[in-house]
Amino acid sequence: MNAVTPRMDDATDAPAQSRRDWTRAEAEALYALPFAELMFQAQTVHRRNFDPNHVETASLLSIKTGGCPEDCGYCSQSAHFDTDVKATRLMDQAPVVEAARRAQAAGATRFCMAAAWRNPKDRDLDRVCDIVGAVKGLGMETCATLGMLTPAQAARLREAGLDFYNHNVDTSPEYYDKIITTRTLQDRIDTLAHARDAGLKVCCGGIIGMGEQVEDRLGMLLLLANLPSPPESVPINMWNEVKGVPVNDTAERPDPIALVRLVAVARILMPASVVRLSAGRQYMTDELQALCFLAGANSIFIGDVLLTTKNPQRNRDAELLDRLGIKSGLAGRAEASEIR
Ligand code: SAM
Ligand code: DTB
Ligand code: SF4
Repeated sequence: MNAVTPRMDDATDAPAQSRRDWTRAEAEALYALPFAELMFQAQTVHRRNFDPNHVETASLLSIKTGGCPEDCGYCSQSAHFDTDVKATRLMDQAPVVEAARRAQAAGATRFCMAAAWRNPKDRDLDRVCDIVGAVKGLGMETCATLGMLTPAQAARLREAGLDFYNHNVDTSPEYYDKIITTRTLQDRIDTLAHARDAGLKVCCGGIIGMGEQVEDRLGMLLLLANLPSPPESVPINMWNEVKGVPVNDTAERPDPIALVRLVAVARILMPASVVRLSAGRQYMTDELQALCFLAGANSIFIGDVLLTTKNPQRNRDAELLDRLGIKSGLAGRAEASEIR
């Protein structure tokens, strides 16, 4: 065992909620472990912190779609690119609450509301706060992703009943400029701090499959794990193909084993965080998803669409979790299959 090879104790002794700085050498050494060893370490950490037979089920709704001034090179909703997505206004409260109610009946425990904004205007935030309060009133966990926030806006969302704020770093610091030019990584880190300071829980992750290298994927995980507090939720998205955006020129679907390794490293680096297998499950076999759950992924988005792209059909997810003996809101509600 060389100096950077993590010992079992190093990787597994971290109690829930602890944090420590991880080095690149440690992350690389974990990633390079023989597969069985990496999976064993990830499982050991996972079992110390979570029920290994439970997966969280969240549902997404785009409450304001398209026409976004940002130039994120992967995104169907950017006004910079010619995609099939039409811009819409912010939805009214009633249809959002109705969608949340349907998602809850179909097994979702968290409802995430997304808006294609650089940042919310204060008058829009008034309406979002009312919507958040109404969704919270259904008894669901609430999450929103609205772009950059000021400290005051974050505090208002928290007061309105928001539990989580999603704001992704998207990729490594080194690859970031190849994907987005209209907002800096530091802007994002500032928004995460504002959300934290307001008492919101943080959901923060990124995307793989945009042409980045393995070291970028590890760089992204290191950035997340070494934040002052690691995010409570870490969404790992595999790029869902979108016609007309620049990422098409570089995109390369990751090797499935590389994805499992990355999930395992995420689990070990962030022992107490929920790791969500987010976008891109439409391209994954049942076997690959099962390996990702074994590696420590313990959350998924359910519902046939994410924001503008496809997700596996609800019945396929319910059957998969059932075959794996995994409990979730979804598995408990198999009879609700006609709801969506
Ligand atoms: N506009 C807000 C923002 O970017 O802060 C929130 C919505 S945005 C769609 C949320 C996240 O979804 C992005 O940060 C990105 O990580 C992910 N995402 C967007 N388009 C995607 C795609 N085609 N495939 C995979 N993930 C994607
Ligand atoms: C996240 O990391 N993934 C979700 C959520 N946060 C908002 C969004 C996935 C979007 C996939 C592309 C689309 O459907 O437009
Ligand atoms: Fe806008 Fe968010 Fe899409 Fe970037 S990811 S273009 S900020 S909607």
